[in-house]
Amino acid sequence: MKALLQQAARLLDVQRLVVFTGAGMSKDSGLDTFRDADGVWANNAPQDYASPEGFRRNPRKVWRWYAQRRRQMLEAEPNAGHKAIARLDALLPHVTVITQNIDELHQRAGSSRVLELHGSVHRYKCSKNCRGTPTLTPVPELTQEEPLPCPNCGALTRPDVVWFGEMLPADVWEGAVLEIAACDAVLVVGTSGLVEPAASLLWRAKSRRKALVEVNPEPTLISSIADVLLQGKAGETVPALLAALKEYRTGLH
Ligand code: BV8
Repeated sequence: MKALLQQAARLLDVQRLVVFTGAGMSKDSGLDTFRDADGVWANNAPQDYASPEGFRRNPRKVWRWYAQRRRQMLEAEPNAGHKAIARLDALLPHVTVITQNIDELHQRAGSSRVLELHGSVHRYKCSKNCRGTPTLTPVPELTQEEPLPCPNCGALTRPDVVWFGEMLPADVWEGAVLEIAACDAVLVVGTSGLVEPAASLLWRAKSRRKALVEVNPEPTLISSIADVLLQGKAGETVPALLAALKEYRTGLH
């Protein structure tokens, strides 16, 4: 692994780095992934809980599911991987985190530039988008078990997350596309690379010959385009990668 870490460090010693993360990033904070055997979708059908149709069918069920996940995410702490990524801000000139996660653990770890492709569980908005897409933050009553009425139009409110069949927030998506186009390398942590259009950002990076380093305990769809696959857990491997990068840069200067 040491030789792979040194190879990865050389690839990531750049001016502009994108760190692209998925649910595996937060696994070592005690939060479930989606598609692992013990994952979120093992006991909850995505179309019932993470789709507009599911919310329309049973808003209370969906709202309670998110309220429970919100409590888990609030109780969770950023792990050593989140903290190592935040420390990259001081090491490299321009670091942007593009995450599919809704737990805000990157922000809590101290990362300064975070693009949330799929929104945040700590924000909620009117389900009718009555005034465009204002998000009413934060959720006033974390113990809230019933969907709150929109203070403007009285319709039900909903978590400010992107469900299946919904467009990603245009401003966030455009920002992510620009960061991928402008970056020199991408560090990919804890994603199966299954969900689109998020994963397409990585294929864009590869088609523009950006270096790509992946951290995951097992090979994924992305591994075929990764220059280096560091097989390991985010909470252990990302700190080791940060140490290798510091060592490499010290050796250079
Ligand atoms: C859209 C909500 C278009 C928030 C989520 C067929 C082909 C291609 C696409 C589609 C298709 N059919 C339908 C689609 C589109 C669909 C899609 O991609 N479906 C997939 C499943 C096939 N996408 C959409 O619907 C998107 N919208 O396309 O709209 C459109 C066009 C016109 C008009 C209107 C609309 C919206 C997608 C967003 C859905 N929302 N979540 C929430 O509740 O959290 S998806 C969900 O998946 C999460 O956001 C999650 O982040 C995301 C990606 O999953 P991962 O993060 O990768 O997690 P996963 O469990 O899969 O993998 C975890 C990885 O971690 C594994 O590799 C594991 O090995 C690793 N790991 C485990 N332990 C560790 C670890 N890594 C490191 N350390 C560890 N310790």
